[in-house]
Amino acid sequence: MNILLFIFLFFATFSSSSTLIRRQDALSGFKPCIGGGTFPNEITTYTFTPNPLVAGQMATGRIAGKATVPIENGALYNITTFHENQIFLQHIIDFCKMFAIPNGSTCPINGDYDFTINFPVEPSTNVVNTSIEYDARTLIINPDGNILSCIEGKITFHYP
Ligand SMILES: *C1O[C@H](CO)[C@@H](O)[C@H](O)[C@H]1NC(C)=O
Ligand SMILES: *[C@@H]1O[C@H](CO)[C@@H](O)[C@H](O)[C@H]1NC(C)=O
Ligand SMILES: *[C@@H]1O[C@H](CO)[C@@H](O)[C@H](O)[C@H]1NC(C)=O
Repeated sequence: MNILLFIFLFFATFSSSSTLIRRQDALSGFKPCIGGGTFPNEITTYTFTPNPLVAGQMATGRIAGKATVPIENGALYNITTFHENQIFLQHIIDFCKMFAIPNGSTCPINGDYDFTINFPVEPSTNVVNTSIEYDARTLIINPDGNILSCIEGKITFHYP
């Protein structure tokens, strides 16, 4: 009886706090992209610190996964954020230069990888003292155009 009540309260506490669950989730609430086919390289960790990101400040990002298909030199990391279905920000960067080399690795990347980088968050253009949640999609694309990984979810920016 008491144990059942405890279990119920335990789950009620956790399910009422989706933000907490999202922060503890290794993928920060991101999931494999829907409707875009299948992608050979699973991403197992995708986190930001702080979360929410703070506009105009430095942040730390971690990406880890399995390169079942080698990530070649020149592969692109493409992150797009959308607000009300419009593109808000898009960054297309060299995956190997941005993630692998600062972490003492080189491309091609085979098998498990785990990279952490520091990056600047865009400053606010016109909003202050508010937080905005964006839809986001992240892809890793080989130079031959093969989309190796695709995950999508939500990213919150805090504008101080
Ligand atoms: C990866 O790069 C980050 C940021 O430069 C650094 O803190 C981390 O120690 C590096 N990891 C490895 C395994 O080199
Ligand atoms: C980057 O990703 C966006 C959104 O998924 C997509 O529309 C765009 O074509 C991609 N660009 C490149 C160069 O991969
Ligand atoms: C920031 O917003 C909160 C509520 O959204 C408000 O209570 C607070 O006074 C605001 N702070 C400033 C400095 O405007």
